[in-house]
Amino acid sequence: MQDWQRSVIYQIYPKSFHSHAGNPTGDLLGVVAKLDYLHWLGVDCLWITPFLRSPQRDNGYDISDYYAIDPSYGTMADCELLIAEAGKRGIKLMLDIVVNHTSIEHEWFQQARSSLDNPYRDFYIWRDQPNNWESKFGGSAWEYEAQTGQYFLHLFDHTQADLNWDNPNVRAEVFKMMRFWRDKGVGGFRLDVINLISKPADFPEDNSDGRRFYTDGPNVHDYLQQMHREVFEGHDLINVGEMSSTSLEHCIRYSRPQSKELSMTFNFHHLKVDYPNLQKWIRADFDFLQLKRILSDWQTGMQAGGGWNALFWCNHDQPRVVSRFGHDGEHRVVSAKMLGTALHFLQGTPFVYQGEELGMTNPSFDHIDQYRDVETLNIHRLQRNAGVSDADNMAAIMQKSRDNGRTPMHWNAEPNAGFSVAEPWISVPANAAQINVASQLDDPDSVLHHYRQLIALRRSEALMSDGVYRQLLPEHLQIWAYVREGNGERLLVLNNFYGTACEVELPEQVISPAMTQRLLISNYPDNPPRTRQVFLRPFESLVLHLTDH
Ligand code: TEU
Repeated sequence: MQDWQRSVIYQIYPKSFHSHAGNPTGDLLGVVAKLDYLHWLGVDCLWITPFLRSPQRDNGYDISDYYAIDPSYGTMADCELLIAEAGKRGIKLMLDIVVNHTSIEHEWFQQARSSLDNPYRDFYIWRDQPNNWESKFGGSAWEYEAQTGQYFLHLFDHTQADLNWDNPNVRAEVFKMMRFWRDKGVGGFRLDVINLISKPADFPEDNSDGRRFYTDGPNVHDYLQQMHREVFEGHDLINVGEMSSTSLEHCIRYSRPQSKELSMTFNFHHLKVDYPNLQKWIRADFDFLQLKRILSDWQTGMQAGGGWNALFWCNHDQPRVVSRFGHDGEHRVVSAKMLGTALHFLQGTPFVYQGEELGMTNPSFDHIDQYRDVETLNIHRLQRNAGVSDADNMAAIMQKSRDNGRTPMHWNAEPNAGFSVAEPWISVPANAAQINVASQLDDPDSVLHHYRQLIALRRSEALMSDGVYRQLLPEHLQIWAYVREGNGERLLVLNNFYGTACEVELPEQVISPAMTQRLLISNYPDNPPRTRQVFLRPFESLVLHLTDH
């Protein structure tokens, strides 16, 4: 087992974490100011989303200089201080590297666009005619450049031009830049949409949006092995790849140690269970059986292939999980705890996204003026132009917008939730006065204390890292039950995903009176010993450690 296989990683979206300077957006010194909180929570590593120089059209995922801190976040000295102060508390910092594309304001693109024979022209992907691939943010994936009369590829916004990884000079520049950050002392990298970097040479037309041609593309494993040799080899780094629309087979290859590529992978299949027919922009309930099936398939599949999962419910691109798969009304506290437990006992490395540990909810912004995200604004326009009614358009956005997860962190009940003395760049949800760090620190029954307990358990319970996953009752319509087992010991993890009580019967081999049972964690105050016949209250979840005799 590697250290990072026993770690918990906390994700910070610095724009919305804390403003030390008292600005509308957060900054790096704001993260420094909260390190004691993160240390108390017990996390081992911080993934901070991009804070490098950027026009901020996609909140930093459009980088214009890989060697400079964006002035809104502070200075290089602030970054060095953050790395050093985190290090003193035993916390590593993971840098978010965006190298599928750069901002069109990057010097390389400015050079490339200037003439057909510029040495940087081949840093990007140009064609005389576009094919029919679509941008992930809606519309064509190609943008016309009048000066040179060609189109360039952008899988995301038209200001995010895709780099040409087949050009060895691009790879050399990327690896050099990563070594610069490695030598500054970062503890690892989170690699943005890294499975999209290799495109097929012929850019075929598609009967869909084109993703099947560039997802896990032809040379991606070679390029990652090269990155491993040139940047990671001989260094103690945690490297996480964000894999868009990927497959289990590829994720095993990306993350098994013998491939010498990455430490672990994120995938999003379990977060499409509320996309009917893979359509994101329709308001829909989630499919619970599908959620269990997908997560279970990835658990057993990655385990069998020797790969390693990055586990997560939330990030800066996703709605809040308590609003999504839990209950953000009367059952908010109990359901947020249940969701935390269900995730943290899986095999893999769990990620906690800022505010998830408080049970923060979607903000219920019901007017498009309250949204800031480039994807949301693009989609709103495209749907309206396609004739979708305002009511349906807004209903989908309220449920699915990335801004659901991007509102300011709730620190306390002061103005702006203690995020900043200035009016924040995006509104603070109305429930910040009830749901915040200060009030939960004082409350041992809070979601926050439950997360702290989950994080601490990972250190004492080896089975959380290395136990074999097995699902129980796969067809049950409201309970997700599984075990993690090894050496005659077992963790039994029971989660009721709904607001009604129910009783289930478990197999005798899993729990019997002959076994010693110890309760590890639960979300209800009273916990009698359990038998095979288990009664679970609304959103109840509990974990028993069982030893055979
Ligand atoms: O996201 C990649 C990605 O494909 C998504 O999660 C995306 O937000 C979703 O498909 C839209 O429906 C990464 C970053 O996490 C995201 O914030 C960036 O916007 C994107 O890459 C481009 O760099």
